[in-house]
Amino acid sequence: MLIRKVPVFVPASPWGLRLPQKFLFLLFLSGLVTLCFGALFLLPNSSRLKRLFLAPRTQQPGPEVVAEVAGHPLAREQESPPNPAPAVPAPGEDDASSQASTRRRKVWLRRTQPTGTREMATAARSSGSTALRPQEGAIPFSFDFNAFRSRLRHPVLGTRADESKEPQSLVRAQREKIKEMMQFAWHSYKLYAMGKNELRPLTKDGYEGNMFGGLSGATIIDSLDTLYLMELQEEFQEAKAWVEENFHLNVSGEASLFEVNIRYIGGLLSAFYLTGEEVFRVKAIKLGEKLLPAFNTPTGIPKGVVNFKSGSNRSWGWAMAGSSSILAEFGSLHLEFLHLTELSGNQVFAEKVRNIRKVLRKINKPFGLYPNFLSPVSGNWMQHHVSVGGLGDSFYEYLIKSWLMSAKTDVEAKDMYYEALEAIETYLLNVSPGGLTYIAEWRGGILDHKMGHLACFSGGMIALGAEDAKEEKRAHYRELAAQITKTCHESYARSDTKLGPEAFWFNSGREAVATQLSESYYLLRPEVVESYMYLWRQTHDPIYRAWGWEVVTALEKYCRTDAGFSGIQDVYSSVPNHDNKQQTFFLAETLKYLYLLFSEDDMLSLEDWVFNTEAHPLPVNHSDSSSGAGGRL
Ligand code: DMJ
Repeated sequence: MLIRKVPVFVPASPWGLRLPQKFLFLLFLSGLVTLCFGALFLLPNSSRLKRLFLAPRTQQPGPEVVAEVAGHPLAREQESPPNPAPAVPAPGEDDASSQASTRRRKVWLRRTQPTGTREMATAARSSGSTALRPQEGAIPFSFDFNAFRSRLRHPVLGTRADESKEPQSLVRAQREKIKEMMQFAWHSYKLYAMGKNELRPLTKDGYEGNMFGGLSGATIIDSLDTLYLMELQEEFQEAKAWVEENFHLNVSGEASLFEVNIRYIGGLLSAFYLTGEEVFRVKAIKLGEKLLPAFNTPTGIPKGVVNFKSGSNRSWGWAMAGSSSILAEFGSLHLEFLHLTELSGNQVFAEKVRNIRKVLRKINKPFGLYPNFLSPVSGNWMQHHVSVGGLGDSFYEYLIKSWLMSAKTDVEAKDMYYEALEAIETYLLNVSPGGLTYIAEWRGGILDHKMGHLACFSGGMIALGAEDAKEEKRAHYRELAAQITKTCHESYARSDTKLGPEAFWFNSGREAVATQLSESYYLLRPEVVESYMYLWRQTHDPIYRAWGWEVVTALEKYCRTDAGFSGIQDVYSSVPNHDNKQQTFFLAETLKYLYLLFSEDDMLSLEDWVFNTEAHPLPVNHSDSSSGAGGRL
């Protein structure tokens, strides 16, 4: 037997090799491994293998990762973007070009320092933390921040005429109170939930939710511009530092295209336009790229959910059994996506939303109305439910704001807005027996005589749009805006807490009240104070500040807890039952609109800014002959 031939001092290997043979074999094997590893460096940078083995583990998603998502098989169904953004060099990939880009970045940072003496930009500058970390890369496109700022008609934070006139005025004290509420909301979040998406004030912990695909810090990003506006400098620096150090985009969950767009992209864009800090621009653009796979559908109408890992997309299960995209969702991308193109030079973002506009322009509208459900596959309406509240709301808002943001050059958006408003007036608008004007919901010709809290933004929208309507309609729209806002105020005034319910009805003698407990909750929503703010700016009728102050008082009484603000489950009960959630939009919108209501009109002047649907200010595209930069939005 073979075993007997093996000398006792040379143990047999399992493969029957002698020691010298084994040594030679191992030598050969290690040579092979070294060779293979070395060969990885010769592969092109785009190679998956190279990324897999050589990418540093802590690296944030660079352009390669984004490209992988965008290059998912579904993406290839789409034509390639007409003017794709130039590739961003991977960190350390090309020394010469990365040195050049560092130089460019330094020059850019010098050029883009915000102007103005009274603004928090001073603090941002002195913090010395504007530089991007190497792994964040840069977007090789320079945006002339100084030129942009010089085109604004007003200082960003206004001139504060009221302060110089009446330093101790009531309005100043009211504004300070709202600032204190913001500080309290922020500090509570920071204490118990820093980095999580939302604060749960009763359990004193954080909550991630399932809308953001694994992204964190929604409250931080939604708060940046409010902190800036209120000159909460220390808190703004805390928020910015978190974005720089901890806001990672290499996440792999399923995200709502709409929510990520309005909260994260909107928040980052505003933070950039207010401060000129490069980190906000870069992260907005990179996150925008991660959303692009949502548009890979036969019509280019995006689906509601995008998978950050696989790059697949799907519609919400509840949207006509997963067959439909939602009007308010795919119709509320226009403002942010045009700014992504403006700041990146990448036309793909603008192309996506222009295509949505094209589809909506062409499609037949029943009675001129826009139903809420559309198939992204066939491009047909899937159900004739029309609403200016949930599912429809911000689509209408983005039409009039696209017109305003384009410095009144996007005539198509303007026409679509006024045509839609006419149809809404004709088929949905009603006056109750008690004289309250409201916008009902339409189901294939049958009306639900109810208004959602969400629909209460429409008072502000109609006021905002009144000035550009045909001459003979202007006064009418101003009055309509005032009447709708009054109705929404009634929904607050008729509750025990003086906060409004989620939905209220006009039926059987009961007006502007919820009819069941399941519609009686208040989530810290902003829409009613949003309308007060626009109506105040339009009319300066003191009633709007009085109504705004009623909300402040009620929030303090019923929603303030030991550890932040919370929604309540029943506005008709004066013993509050808290829902344990401090919504991100409370800091982004409710407190911001309240603060603006008690500020001068030139703080974030409506001549210079439009607010996205999460109240993040985006600049109007003022172009002038000297800049040559305008006209793209
Ligand atoms: C916000 O996230 C936005 O205003 C959105 O358009 C609708 N709902 C919430 C606030 O209620």
